Amino acid sequence: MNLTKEQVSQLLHEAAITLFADSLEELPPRQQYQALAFVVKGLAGPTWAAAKHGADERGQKQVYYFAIEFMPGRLLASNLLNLGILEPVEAGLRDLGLDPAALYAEETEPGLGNGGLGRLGSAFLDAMAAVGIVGNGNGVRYDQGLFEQRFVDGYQVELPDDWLRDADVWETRKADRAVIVRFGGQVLLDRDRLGQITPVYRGAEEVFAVPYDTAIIGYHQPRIDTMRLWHAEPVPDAPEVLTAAARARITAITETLYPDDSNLAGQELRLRQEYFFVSAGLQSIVAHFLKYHKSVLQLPKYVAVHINDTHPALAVAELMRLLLDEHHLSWESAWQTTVATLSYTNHTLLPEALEQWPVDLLAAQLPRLWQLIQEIDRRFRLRYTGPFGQLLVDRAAPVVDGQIKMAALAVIGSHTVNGVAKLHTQLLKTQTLKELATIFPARFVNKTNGITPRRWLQLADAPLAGLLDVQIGPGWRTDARDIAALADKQDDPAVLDALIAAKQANKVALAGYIQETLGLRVSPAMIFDVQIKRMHAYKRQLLHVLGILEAYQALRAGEKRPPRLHIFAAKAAPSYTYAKDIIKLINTVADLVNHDPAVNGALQVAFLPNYNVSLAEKIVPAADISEQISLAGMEASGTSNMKLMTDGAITLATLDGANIEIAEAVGTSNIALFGMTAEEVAARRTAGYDPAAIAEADPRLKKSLGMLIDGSLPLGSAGHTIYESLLVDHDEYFVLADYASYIHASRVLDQLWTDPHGWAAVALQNIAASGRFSADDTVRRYAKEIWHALPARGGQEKWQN
Ligand code: 73E
Repeated sequence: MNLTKEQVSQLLHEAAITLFADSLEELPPRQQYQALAFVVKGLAGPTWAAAKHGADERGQKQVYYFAIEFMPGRLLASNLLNLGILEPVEAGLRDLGLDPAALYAEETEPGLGNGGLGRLGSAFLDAMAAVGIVGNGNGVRYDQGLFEQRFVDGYQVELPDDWLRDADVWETRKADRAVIVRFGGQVLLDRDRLGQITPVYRGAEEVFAVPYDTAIIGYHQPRIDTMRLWHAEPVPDAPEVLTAAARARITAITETLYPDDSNLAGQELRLRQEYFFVSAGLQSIVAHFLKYHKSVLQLPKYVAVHINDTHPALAVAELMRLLLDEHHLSWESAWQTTVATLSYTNHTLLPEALEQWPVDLLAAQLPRLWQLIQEIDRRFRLRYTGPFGQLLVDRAAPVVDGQIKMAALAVIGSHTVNGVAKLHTQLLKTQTLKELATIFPARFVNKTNGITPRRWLQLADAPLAGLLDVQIGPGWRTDARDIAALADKQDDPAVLDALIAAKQANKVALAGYIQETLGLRVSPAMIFDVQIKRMHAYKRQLLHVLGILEAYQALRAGEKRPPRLHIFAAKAAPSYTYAKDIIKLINTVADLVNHDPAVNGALQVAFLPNYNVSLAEKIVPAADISEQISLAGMEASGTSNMKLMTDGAITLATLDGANIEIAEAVGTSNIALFGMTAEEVAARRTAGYDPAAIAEADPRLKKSLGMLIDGSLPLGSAGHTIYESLLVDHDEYFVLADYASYIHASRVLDQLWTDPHGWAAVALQNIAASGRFSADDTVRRYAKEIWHALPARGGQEKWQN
C-alpha cells in the first residue's frame, strides 16, 4: 500500500476531529493512538471487505482455526508493518513531533490467552494471512483477559484485566451476524411418518452469540483474514422476560478467561464457554457456506475446521448435530463429512491437562450433544472391538466410567491429529494416545510449532533486523529461510562486532526498563540470562533458582565468574499455590543477592511483573541465554525457545519439546544441553530415585536447600513447602537429578562468555538456523498436509481504496 507522510498527517488530523472533536495536537497520547489506529483500520477496510467475498467467489478453501485463547499482542505497529506503511507513518508522526514508540505503547494488549497455546493461535493467523491462506480465527471475546500481575512483598497479587475500558479500536461488532446457542432443557426426538427424526427442544436457555471481527493483515500483500471472537448476551426481544440471575448466567459465559495454563478447568462454566464458541462458529460457517454452495456434503472441499487442543473438541458432536438435525443427512454421510472437515492439534501430555467431562454435567448442559456422543461411542465400540479387542477399545473410547474424554472424541472425529514437536508427537503415539494411535495409525502426524519473525525480529529487534539487511539483504523479511545466509559470516570479526553492538543496544533498553520498573540498576555488560514462560513446576524455574544460589555461594567464597543478570517473567495460575510459592522464592532470592555487597555487580536477579506479549518484546531481543529447562518429556514444544534463538540468545536446554529440533538445527556445539532424556526420565521413575542422597553428596546444593528453611531467606511457609516437595515428596520433576549437569552446562556458557567473538559466533549460528521455526512454514505444512488448503498464488487480489 502506498502512502506519503503528508497523507498520514492529513488523515490523522481528520481522525482527531471525527473521533474526539479536537485537534490532534491537543489530544492526550491515548487518544492520539486511537486516532492513528482508526486511520489504519480505515486504510485496511476496503481490502478486508473485498477479501471476505473474494475467497468464496474464487471457490478457495477456507481454514477456520477454533481456539479458546488468542493472544495477538498489540496490533498497531504490526498492522503498519504488514500494510507496508510503517516507514511513512513513522516519518509522518515524527514530523508532527510525535514519538511512534510512545504511541504504540498506549495500546492495551488483549490478553485473551494464558501462554504458548494462545500465542501460537495468533501467530498462525498472522502467518496464514502472510502466506495467502484464507484463514479465520474463531474464539471467545472475554470481557476480561488474563489477570494483571503485581508483586506485593514478593507475593503475586492478581488484578482484573479491564482491557475494554477504552474500547478496542480494531474490533468490529457484527450484530447482524449473531446466532443463537442453546443450553440445557430437554430434547425429545420427534419421528415423522417418513422416519425423519426432528429434535424438539423444551425449556432450553437461549444465548445470543454476537461476533466481533478483527482484521488480520497479510504481510506486504493485499490479503486480509479475520479473527472472529464471540460475545454472549441475552437474546434481544425474546418473548420471555429474563430475571437478573438468568441474564447474569448468560453474560458470565464470556466474562473472563480461565487463568489456568496446561490444566483442566473442569467447571460447568468452562464447558459452557467451550460449547458457546464452538456452536456459534459452526453455525455461522455452515450458514455462510450454504450461500455459495448447494449441499453440505461439499463442506470438506471448501472448509477446514481446526480444533486447537481439546477445548473446541465439542465441534465433533456439534457438526454432527447440524448435519443431522438441520440438514437431514444420514448418520453415515454426516459422519463422513464431519471427519473430513475436522482436524485436531494436541498440545500437552500432562495428565492433569487432559480434559474430561462428567457425563451428568455434560448431559444437563448439552442434552442433544450427549445423545450424539453416546451414539459416536456406541458405533466406535461396535466397529473396532472386533479387530482390536475389548480392552484396547475400552481404553480408547470417548465415554468411560461416567466421563467423556475429549481427546478421544477429537481423535475419533478428525481426519488428522498432530503433536507440536517431534518428541511430543512420538510420545503421543506411544504413550498418551497409544490405543487411538493403534486404531488410527495414519491419522497421527507431527507439525512442529513456529513463531512469527515479523513480530520478534522486524518489530521487536530493529537493531538485529538492520544488521541482517546490511549483511544478507532484505529477502529474509519475506522468507525467513533466507536468514540461513548469515551462517557464512561467522568468521567475519566486523559482523561479530556488529552483532555484539546490536545486542548491546537491546540490553541498554531493557536495563532502562528494569530500572524504571524494579528500581534495580543493572549493567548491560552482564550476561542476560532469561527464563520467560508460565510458572509451572514442570518448567523448573526452581532449578534455575538453585543455579543462582550455587553462583551466590561461589561468589561469596571468592570465586570469579562473569557477571550475570537472571531475568524472570512468569504468571502463576491464581489457584496454583506451589507455583506462587516459587514466585515468592525468586523475589526473595532477588532481594538477598541484589542487596549483598559481597556479590555486587557479579550476580543480580530481576523478576519483571506482568509477563505478556508486550513485555516479551522487550526481553527477548536483550537475552544472551535462553533457559529451556523443563523436565524432558513434559514440555510439548515451547515457543519462547524459538523466539529467543531468533534474536540471538544461546539456548541452555534439556532435550525436551522443540529444544531437540533447535539442537538439530544449530548443531550440538552451538547449544548448551544438559540433563536426562525423556527415556532416562521414564527409566528413573521406574527404578526409583533418592533426591536426599543427591543433596547429601553436594555441599553447595545442600546449603542452598538448607537456605529454604533455616531463616536465611524470609520465605514464610513457601520455603518449607518447596523444601518438602524436593526432599520429602520425592521431587516429582527430578530437579535434583538434573542439578549437577545443569550447573555444568551453565559453567560452560560462563567459559564461552570470556571470548566475546566466540560467543557472538555461536549466537550468529543460532540466528542463522532460526528460519526453520517461522510460523509461515509451519502453516504452509498444515495447509498442505492437513487442511488441503493451498495458499493462493499472487494475482487474485489487489489493494482496494
Ligand atoms: O509446550 C507448550 C506449547 O509450546 C504447551 O505447554 C502449551 O502449548 C504450546 C503451544 O503448542 C499448552 N498450553 C496448554 N496446553 N499446552 C493449555 C491447556 C489448558 C489451558 C490453557 C493452555
